[in-house]
Amino acid sequence: MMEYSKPINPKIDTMNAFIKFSLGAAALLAVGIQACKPKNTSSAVSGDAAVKAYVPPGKYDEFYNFVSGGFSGQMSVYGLPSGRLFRVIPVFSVDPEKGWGYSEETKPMLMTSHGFVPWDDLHHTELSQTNGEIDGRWVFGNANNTPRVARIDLKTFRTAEIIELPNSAGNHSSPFITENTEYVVAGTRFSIPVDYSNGDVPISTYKQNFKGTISFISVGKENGKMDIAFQLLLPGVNFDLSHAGKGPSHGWFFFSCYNSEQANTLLEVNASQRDKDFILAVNWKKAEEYLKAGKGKKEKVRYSRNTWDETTHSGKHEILEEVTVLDAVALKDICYLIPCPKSPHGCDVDPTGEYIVGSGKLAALIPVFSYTKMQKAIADKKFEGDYEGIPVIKYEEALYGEVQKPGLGPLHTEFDGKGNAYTSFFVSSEIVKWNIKDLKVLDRAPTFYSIGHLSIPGGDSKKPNAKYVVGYNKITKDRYLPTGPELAQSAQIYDISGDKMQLINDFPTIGEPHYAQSVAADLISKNSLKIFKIEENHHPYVAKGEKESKVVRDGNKIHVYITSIRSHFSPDNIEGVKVGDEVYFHVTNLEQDWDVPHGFAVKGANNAELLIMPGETQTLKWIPEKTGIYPIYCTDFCSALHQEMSGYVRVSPKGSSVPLSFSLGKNSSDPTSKENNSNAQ
Ligand code: K7E
Ligand code: CUA
Repeated sequence: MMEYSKPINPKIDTMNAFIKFSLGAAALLAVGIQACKPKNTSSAVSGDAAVKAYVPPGKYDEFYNFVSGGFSGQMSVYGLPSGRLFRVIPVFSVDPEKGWGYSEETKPMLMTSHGFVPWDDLHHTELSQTNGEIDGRWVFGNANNTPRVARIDLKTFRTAEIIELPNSAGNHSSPFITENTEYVVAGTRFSIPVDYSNGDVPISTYKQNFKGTISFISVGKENGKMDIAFQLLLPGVNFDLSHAGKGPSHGWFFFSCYNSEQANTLLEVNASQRDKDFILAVNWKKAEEYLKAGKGKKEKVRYSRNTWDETTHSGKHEILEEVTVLDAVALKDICYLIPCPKSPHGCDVDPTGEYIVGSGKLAALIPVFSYTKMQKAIADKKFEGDYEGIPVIKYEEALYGEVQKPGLGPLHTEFDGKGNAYTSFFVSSEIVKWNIKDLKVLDRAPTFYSIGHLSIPGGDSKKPNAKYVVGYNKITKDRYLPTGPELAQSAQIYDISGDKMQLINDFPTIGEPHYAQSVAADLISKNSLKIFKIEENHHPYVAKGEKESKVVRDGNKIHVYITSIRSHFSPDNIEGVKVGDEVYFHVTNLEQDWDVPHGFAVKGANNAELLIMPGETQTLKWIPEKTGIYPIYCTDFCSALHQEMSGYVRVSPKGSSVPLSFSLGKNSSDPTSKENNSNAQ
């Protein structure tokens, strides 16, 4: 009997949770923000539903799904509706499988103003857009811990650029984009003393010294290159999530913020005191005007920008030292606040650009704000006062309406482009579909369990492709075979082509998924690169053929220009390396066929493998510490004779007189090469 598959019948029912909930934040916090589990977990999928998710072997999926890896720091790529995992793209964390952060070329990509940072926490993915529609060029990701934004090139599925954010800490409200990818924004989660002030202050001086910033990163139209165009300096609160206006509201950006109490300890209680926190509405066109008029202050800071060059196959790390800061309190009309109930989290704008949906984690309703009403309230000065110098619009004056009793713990909302919204509910573990116009709940579907984000293909753009909604769940207790104390997180796919949501598939995910986005497959697949052309390889240590392979000593550094082709390395015998030498294996993969990488590894190297794509050069650094013979081999099963794809390096003691030599195809039994060091230099 498969006992594991029996669901643990969930005990906490919704009513019970609701009572605790209505006792207020403190009571809720006392029990912890626990999910109530829906019933009937095992019978959730019927036969015809499974067929909808079945993509037969050899057939392609309809969508690429780019899923944040949370604490894995990476991004994974799945097919929808099959849930098949295609790839994990290394972004902010080292990945020994791909040599990311281990090869000499990729190390600069993980450099920051704090030095080499091998890990981060990626929460949100955002696909680039043109005219408010996903254009399939890039996908962005945020680093929460050491604030950075990455741009991944969807031709190669590789991280092409990473920019660090000064004056920030906990880059959570990021990387959300404007409708033509003019800007990627990044709002700081933690307020801190800005980098250009004295940061050595008592934590208890939060109110005086801690500031919030929002970075507007411009994105090069053609090449995608990121620059911090300006930062807004704001009162010390926590920015959580954001979305750009679109259509009529293009030119505005909306950010949820919490901790308007400005607490610096026990935030779970102290930052939940006020009945309402805020949504910050930012008129970034106005900010641009101030910038043009020279109202920005250039401040001295330090942050890194790392870019990947596809022709040298190398990353470049640079430190930038200046950023322009606009004081969003002193400079009027950039920022307005809209009260939003109970610790706002998600902040989502519908496809028409008129409706802004706030989701209070502790709220029992969903407020929907109207862009038109907000504009009128600003024009008519319908303010209830100000918060730290920023005008606060009266709640009712910006409010379109409230969705009543939608569920517990609303987090995030996506849209189907047909006038409906889908909101995830962490506490009541469900997705709720509601109509934007009349704010009526239309359908609800349980998730298993404790959904965080949810995603509809194009669901935050002007043109959703509303075939599926995918929920990303925090808890999978009893859903899969147990794997010790740590269980997988999961994604669940619902067909939303009809009136009712229908669960059709679920699959475990890599790391902890937060936001994810999907795009029609052909938009990406038609541009997918197959090989790097060897003639366009401008790596300084490339060998464009076996004839160019060689080993060169430069002091205690040894550069090995080594090539790989099915099924050998050239050279594959190297002697004259000495203990303590710095050996750089520059491996050029000479293949010019799709899907023929070669790997490279050395016994005892305090390093990972390399995985080198056709036409590419990558470098492994190795400092041998003991004399002896060290095998090298290809780690990627590349041909029937892959196992033969190997070689030897002889390491002699320091000060030894063994000359440096290298060879290929000269056997010890070969009478023509008695010395076996004919290539000695
Ligand atoms: Cu709701 Cu970090 Cu976007 Cu996770 S966040 S769920
Ligand atoms: Cu090359 Cu295995």
